[in-house]
Amino acid sequence: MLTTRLTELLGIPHPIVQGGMAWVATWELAVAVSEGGGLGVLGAGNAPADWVRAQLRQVKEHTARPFGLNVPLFSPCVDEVIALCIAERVPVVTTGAGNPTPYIGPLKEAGAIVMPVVASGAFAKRLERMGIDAVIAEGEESGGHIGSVSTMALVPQVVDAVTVPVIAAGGVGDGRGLAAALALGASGVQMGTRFICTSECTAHANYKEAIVKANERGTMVTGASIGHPVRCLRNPMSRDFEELERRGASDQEIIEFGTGRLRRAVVEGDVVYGSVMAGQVSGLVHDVVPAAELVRRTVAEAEAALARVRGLVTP
Ligand code: TUI
Repeated sequence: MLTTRLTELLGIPHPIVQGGMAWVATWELAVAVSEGGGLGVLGAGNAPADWVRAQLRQVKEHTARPFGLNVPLFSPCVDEVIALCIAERVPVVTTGAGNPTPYIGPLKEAGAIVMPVVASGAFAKRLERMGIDAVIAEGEESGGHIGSVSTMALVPQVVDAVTVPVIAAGGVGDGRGLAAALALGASGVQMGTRFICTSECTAHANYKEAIVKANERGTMVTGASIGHPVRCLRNPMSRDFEELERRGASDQEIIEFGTGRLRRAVVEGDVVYGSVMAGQVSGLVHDVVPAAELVRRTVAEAEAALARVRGLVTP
């Protein structure tokens, strides 16, 4: 067992949080992860509150364990989804890709545990003063929308900046990554890409297969020119995107090009012209396994890694 401040805060056996990925993190995955002893997290993406409410009901029907909901702050439905979190008493709310300041007070009053994603120590410190319960320090190795600092550099700096538990994200794909995160001072990890390749994840089989086939150089970043850097697998879509940015296309043209690409990959299985958002750990992912098995295996690998490192210490 790995008992940390995070397992104690969340009331879960294992210090592993599943990333709340838009389109990908539906109730089936969240339930499987929570039942496996991690924290399953639903991804609200850009969806309206009615869709999110139906997902929440399914989670509550299928597990009595703690779970979370991720709210990307650029969603056009952010206000109604936060109101839903409050009305439905969602136990854990994670936020991403923006500043959650206006929502922290109301969520805390409703009894939620609030864990924003940060990409810098300074931002983590500001949010801590507002009463958040933990921070997710996400490095640029992650899939999807990213910051610009690597996980190895970011995590210890966020650990030094705050007193609340820190969750390391980005570049964590197995138990060695979990052990490394704990060594950096984190109290747990969030994994996204690794959880896509689980049997309960409802993403299209082509999406999972593309991640399994990719190696460590298989990703690239699109959208940096318009201030929305997004890491995804290299494919004809991302190469066309790169070409569009290289020749200085307008923001409008780039936004139009990118719109709907994630859904196309996740739902339709178009891994050629869809955006297959995935992190640099894609090269570490070799199989599709049940989520509970993945949680169990990750903890066992971390324990083995920590024992190995402990063995290097001479009195
Ligand atoms: O949110 C994410 N990753 C995402 S959201 C997403 S959905 C999407 N769909 C289509 C196109 C683009 C995106 C895919 N991936 N991760 C959390 C995250 N948050 N990463 C980095 C940050 C972040 C960065 C800067 C959070 C806060 C921040 O600073 C805010 C500030 O005001 O300083």
